[in-house]
Amino acid sequence: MLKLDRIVLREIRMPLVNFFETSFGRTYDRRIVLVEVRDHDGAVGWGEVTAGENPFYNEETTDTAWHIIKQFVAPRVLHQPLDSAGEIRDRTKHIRGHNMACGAVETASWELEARRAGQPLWKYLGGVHTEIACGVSIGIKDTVPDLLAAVEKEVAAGYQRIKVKIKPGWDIEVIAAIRERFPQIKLMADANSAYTLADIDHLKQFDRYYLMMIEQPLPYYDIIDHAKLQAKLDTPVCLDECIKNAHICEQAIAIGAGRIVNLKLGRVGGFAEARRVHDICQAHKIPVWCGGMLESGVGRAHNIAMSTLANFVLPGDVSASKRYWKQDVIVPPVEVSARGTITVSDQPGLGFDLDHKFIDSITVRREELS
Ligand code: OSB
Ligand code: MG
Repeated sequence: MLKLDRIVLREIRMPLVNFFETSFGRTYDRRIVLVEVRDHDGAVGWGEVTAGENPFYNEETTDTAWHIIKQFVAPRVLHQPLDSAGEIRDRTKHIRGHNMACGAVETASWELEARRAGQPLWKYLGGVHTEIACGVSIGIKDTVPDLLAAVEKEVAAGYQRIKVKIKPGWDIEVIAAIRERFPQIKLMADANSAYTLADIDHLKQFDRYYLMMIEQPLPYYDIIDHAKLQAKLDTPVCLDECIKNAHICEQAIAIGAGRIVNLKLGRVGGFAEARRVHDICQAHKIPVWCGGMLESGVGRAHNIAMSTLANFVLPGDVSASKRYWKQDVIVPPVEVSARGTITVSDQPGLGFDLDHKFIDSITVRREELS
C-alpha cells in the first residue's frame, strides 16, 4: 500500500562544468526540477525531472514539467490508495506525452518504497549487476583537436566506450579523425535525429569505421524509416528519442528499426515502463544501455539503479558527477573506477545522501502540493 500526502517541487540551477552541444543546441546551465514525495507515515522519496530547458530533445521542458506535475499528476496520485509505485504510470496514462514529468513522481515513489522496505533501490527493482559499465557522451566541440583531446581524457580515465555527438557537417570526417587516432576504442555516434532517409548514402559511409552503433539518426517520431535505414547499414542502429513506451518498442523491434535500445527512465515515464521496455528487449535479444540527460545526482542515482537490471549489457551514458558539476546534490558524488565502472551502494533507497544544505542554496523556486 502506498498513499502519498505531499509532493514538494524544487527548481535548482546548476552550471555545467563544460558546455554540452548536440545537433539541437548547446547547454551551459541546467534548470532541474527535483521532486520529493512523502507518504502518510512520513517516509520520503526523491526523483528528478529529466527534461531539458527547451523542447528540443522531446516536447517537455523544465517549466512544462512543473505545470504538468502540479495541475495533472499530483491530483491523480495524492491521497489515493495505490497498491505500489508501480501503479503510478497507469494512473497518469491519460496525460498524453510529458513522460518525464510523470516519471519524476513515479521514480520518487519507487525510491520511497525502497527506503521503507529498507532495501537499496536497485535491489528493490530486481537488479542483478553490482558493478555497472560506464561510457561517456561527448558533445560537439568547436574544433576536431578539441574533440580528440576530450576523447583522450575520457579514454585515459578508463571509460569503456566513447559516444560522440554528430550532425551534418560534423560527422564522417570527425569519426574518421577519432578512428585514426584511437583505432581500438569502442566508439559510437549519436545524431539526435539530425538526418533523413535522403541521407542514406551519406550515412552508409559510417560503415567503414566499425562503430558499435549509430544512435537515433532519423526523426524522433519515426520508426519505419529507421527500419529502411537499418536494412541498408552494417552499423547497428540504436533507438533513443522514438522509444517512448513498451508498445512502440515492441513495434520497432518487430519491423527491424534498430538492433539496440538506449533506455531512458524519464523518456518512458519511470521504472515500471522502463522495466517493461527492458523485458521486451530481453525477450527479443536486443541489448539495452542506460542513456543520460545531464542529470544531477538524484537522476544519476536512479540511472545507476536501473542499470543493474539483467539486460543492461552495454556501457551506459552514466558517468561521474565531476564531469558535469563542481558540486553535486548527493554525497558522495557518483564516482567511476579506473576500469570504467560504478559499484552500486548497499544503502537503502537512492544509495546516496542528499546534500540538503546545498540543494537549498541552489533552489530558485519551491512549491508544496498537498
Ligand atoms: O541523446 O543521449 C542523448 C543529453 C541531452 C539530451 C539528449 C542526449 C544527451 C546525452 C548526454 O547524450 C548523456 C549524459 O551524459 O547525460
Ligand atoms: Mg541520444
